[in-house]
Formats: sequence, C-alpha cells, structure tokens
Amino acid sequence: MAAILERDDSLELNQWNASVHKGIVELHGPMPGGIAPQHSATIKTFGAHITSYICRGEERLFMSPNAILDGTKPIRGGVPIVFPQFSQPDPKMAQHGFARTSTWKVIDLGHEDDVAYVILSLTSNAETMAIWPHAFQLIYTVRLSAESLETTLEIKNPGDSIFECHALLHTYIKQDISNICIKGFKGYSYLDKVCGGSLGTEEREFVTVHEGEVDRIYIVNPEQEPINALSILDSDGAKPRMLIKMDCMTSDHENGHHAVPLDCVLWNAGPARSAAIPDLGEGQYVHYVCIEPGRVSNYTKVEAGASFTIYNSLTPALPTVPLIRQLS
Ligand code: TA6
Repeated sequence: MAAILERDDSLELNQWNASVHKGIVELHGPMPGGIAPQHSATIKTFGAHITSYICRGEERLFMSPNAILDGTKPIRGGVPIVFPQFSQPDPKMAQHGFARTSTWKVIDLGHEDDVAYVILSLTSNAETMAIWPHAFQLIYTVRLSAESLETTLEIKNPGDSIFECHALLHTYIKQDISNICIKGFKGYSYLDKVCGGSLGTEEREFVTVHEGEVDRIYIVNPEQEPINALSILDSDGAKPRMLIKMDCMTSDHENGHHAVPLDCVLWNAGPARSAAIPDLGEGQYVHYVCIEPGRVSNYTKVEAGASFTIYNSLTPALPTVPLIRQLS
C-alpha cells in the first residue's frame, strides 16, 4: 500500500495531481504558472464527502451555504455516502447511516497521465459495531479527469456471516432547476415518498423537478434494462448539460461477477421543505437536483467474502460554441 504524503510543495504544476492535508484531499488538473486549475475535486476524509467538483472552471456540485462543516452533522451538498441504511428503517441508527459522518482513511492517492485519484476506506470498528454489528469494509475511489468525475463505492463483507444493507451516492448536482429536465426515467416504476410511498410509473420522457417537492425512488423491474445513463438537459430537452452514468456489480465465490440493477433516487426539497431544513434554507432548493444511484428499495444481501460495487460518473456537456465564433 502506498505511503500517504502530506502536501508536497515540490508538486509538478504542469501535471494532474492529488494531495491530502488536514483531512482534505485535493485532486486537480494542471496549473501551469500556478494559475487555478480548470479541473479539480475536493474530498473530505469526514464522510469521504466530495464537497466540490470543478470542470472547465465551473462548479458542478451544489453545496448549501448553510452546510455545517465542523464534523458535527452530515454535510448538506456535494456527494454524501449513504450506508448501511437509506432513510431510517432502523430508528436506532441515524438517517442514511453512519458512513457520511465517519472519518475515512486515505489509503492511496496519486495521478496517472490525465487523471488524479484518491482511494479512501472505512472499516468496521468498535463504534460502528455498536450501531450495526457487522464486519464490513468500504472502498471509495474518486477519479478526476478533464471530462468527468468518476466514483466507485465497493461494499465488502470480510466477516464470516451474511449482512444486508443499503448503499447510495446522494449526489447534489448544481443546476437552476427552473431550466432543466432529466431524460432516462421513462417507463420505470417509482416509489413516491411525497405521496406516502405509493407506486407509479414514469410516463414522461423529460422529467422536471421545479413544480414542488420531488422524492422518488426509481426502481428497475425484472424484465427491464437497468438504468445505466441519464442526462440533464435544458428545459426544452434539446441541449445537454450533463451525462450521468451508473452501474452495479456483485461479486461472490459462487457466481463470480455479475451486473445487478441500481435504483435511482430523484430528490428536490421544493420550497416548503427547503425552508424547514435548517442547513439547506429557504429558497436554496432552486439550485440543485439530487440524482442518487444506489441499492435502496430492497436490502442487498452480502455474503461472507462477497462484495458489490456502485459506479457513478458525471460528465458535464461541452459548451456549445456560438455560430458566430465557429465562423470566425
Ligand atoms: O435521498 C432523498 C432523501 O432521502 C429525502 O427523503 C430527503 O430527506 C433527503 O434524502 C435528505 O436527507 P438528509 O438526511 O440528508 O436530510
């Protein structure tokens, strides 16, 4: 395992790089002459929480201006990791579990040609055992390139008995929700948490989230293709803003590796709930949509020695060049 270095002032400014200092991992692209990088990501070891993703100089993740960043509460915005429970089926455990409020270890970081990466890990310990009595290891890899931010969360069972869990990447994407729609949910069933968990089927090709609170778990029926790609588009459905890819693999001794479908949660607090969530705040709902791939509609059973892996990537669309500039 690579030794983890504190910030190194001799870093090559012309290459991709990764560093960690006082619990904050910085991934970034080249900074010729020391200028701010065009591409960067910031990950806190508290929660292995991605708090910023900048692509071509623009922030792509929403962070609440009221987010609490002192480690006393989950961070509102960025990419919280939900594990081992989604919502609060076990009322004795915190909503969305403890991964987002645990301090993770950086086990590797570095760069390849055009990528900066970090790998963090959270392993069961006396504190987690007191809340959830299972041996587990989570391995979270974050890879930044000029095109995208890729995340992979592996949930491993190193113990000698089965456990069952939820896991999800609760991604807050920065967008003006009055101007966007999401393509890729049509035909899938969903559990509507706003309507008491009722079951519906998405009829819309272009799903909007600006009409009020939206809190749905889209689920894949056995005869359907998994949800592997969604796009955020301008509200007329013409211009792409971001491509989101996702998939899930399980791995065990008996069956080897095989793909399993992910659920995808779509959440926007809407005006009333936004105002009622103190670390979000009145009016903040207009600045984000949460698109959250995970395994949450049912528990995933993980046998001793087995694992499953959730992959997610965010690829902001290239800006369309105005015609006048193309011609000049
Ligand atoms: O993922 C959607 C959701 O479960 C919503 O129901 C909403 O409560 C949101 O997550 C935020 O949860 P949090 O515990 O971070 O306040």
